Amino acid sequence: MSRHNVRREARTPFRYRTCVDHRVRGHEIVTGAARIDNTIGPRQTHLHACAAVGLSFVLHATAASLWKEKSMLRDSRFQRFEVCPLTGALGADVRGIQLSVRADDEAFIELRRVLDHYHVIAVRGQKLTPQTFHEVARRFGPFSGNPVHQPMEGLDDVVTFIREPDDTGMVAGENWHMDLAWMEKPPGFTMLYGHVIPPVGGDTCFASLEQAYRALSPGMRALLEGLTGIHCGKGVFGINAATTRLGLRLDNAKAIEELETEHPVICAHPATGTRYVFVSSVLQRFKGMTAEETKPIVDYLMAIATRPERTCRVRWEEGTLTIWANPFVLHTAINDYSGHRRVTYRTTVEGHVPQAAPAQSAPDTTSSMRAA
Ligand SMILES: O=C(O)CCC(=O)C(=O)O
Ligand SMILES: [Fe+2]
Repeated sequence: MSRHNVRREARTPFRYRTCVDHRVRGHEIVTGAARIDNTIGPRQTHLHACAAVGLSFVLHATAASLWKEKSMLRDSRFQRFEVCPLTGALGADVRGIQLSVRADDEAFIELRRVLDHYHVIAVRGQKLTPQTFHEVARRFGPFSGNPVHQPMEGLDDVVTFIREPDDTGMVAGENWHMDLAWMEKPPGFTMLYGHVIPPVGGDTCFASLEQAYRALSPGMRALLEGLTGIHCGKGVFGINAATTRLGLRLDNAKAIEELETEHPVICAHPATGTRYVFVSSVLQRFKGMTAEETKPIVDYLMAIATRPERTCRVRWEEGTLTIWANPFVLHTAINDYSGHRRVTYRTTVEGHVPQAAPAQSAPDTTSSMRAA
């Protein structure tokens, strides 16, 4: 192969890549120039060296503008750490904070504020053991209790979810649901820590019940405002038993299967006053109506809540601590990582009794998440 040929062959792919995606693959241009230089004379080497310097200047400028673009996504209301929205609907990535028992109270107060607005946060880069996970969780508030899952030994408030590579069947939390919606005080927060994360798959999706409320017509809002939902424990143990490796507290099964708890359908967030639809996969019927009459309405509410534009998706990394404001969202685990292991630690924080939103005859003017 002649020197000329080598040069042409070497250049072509790099030029092509530059056109396809000059920002992401920019560093390959420099690599390309260096490789070309090995094959040509001193004059060309000088020219290529100049080109490489020029290119690296351009690349630095590009990196700086990319950084600027990224920092523009940062929510400037929160200064103690970096908060970047995951989607336009809900959810945020949080970076630049190490949670431990020694983290100061203000950091936890600020995280709760982020949760009031975004409802889901993925706190990246944590290094937690079950013990320190428990300690961090209790800084958010007392344990809500979990009558369904067997806790890990020595920590009454922590459950381990393990999925082995050759496990089959459902994963824990598969299908859209709210955690423990049939409790009088459903957990205010669920906290899940990624200890072992599959290289691909195993994300968790979330849907906003505030956005669902905003999507309703005035007529539908008025209809739902007067209704009370009856959320039942029936079937809860069956669903969990279909999940491999989940230790269940069968001592509670009978009582929970018979449990029926009433919650208003249109509620107000206690901190922000924002209205949301309190709907869950265990909402069996509206008070004074049959299950058959209720089902089409609940199916409709679940369907509009979980439309893609009202969701976000957390892509896990090892060391991610995801916290969600449980009553304001639905969530679902995605069963798409067979052949890989996934291990998470989980706990829940005590919540409040859901509060009915004040009756409203005028159209809703409650502030949106972004304007809050
Ligand atoms: O593992 C997940 O992604 C979510 C599981 C779940 O539904 C939960 O922890 O409540
Ligand atoms: Fe769940």
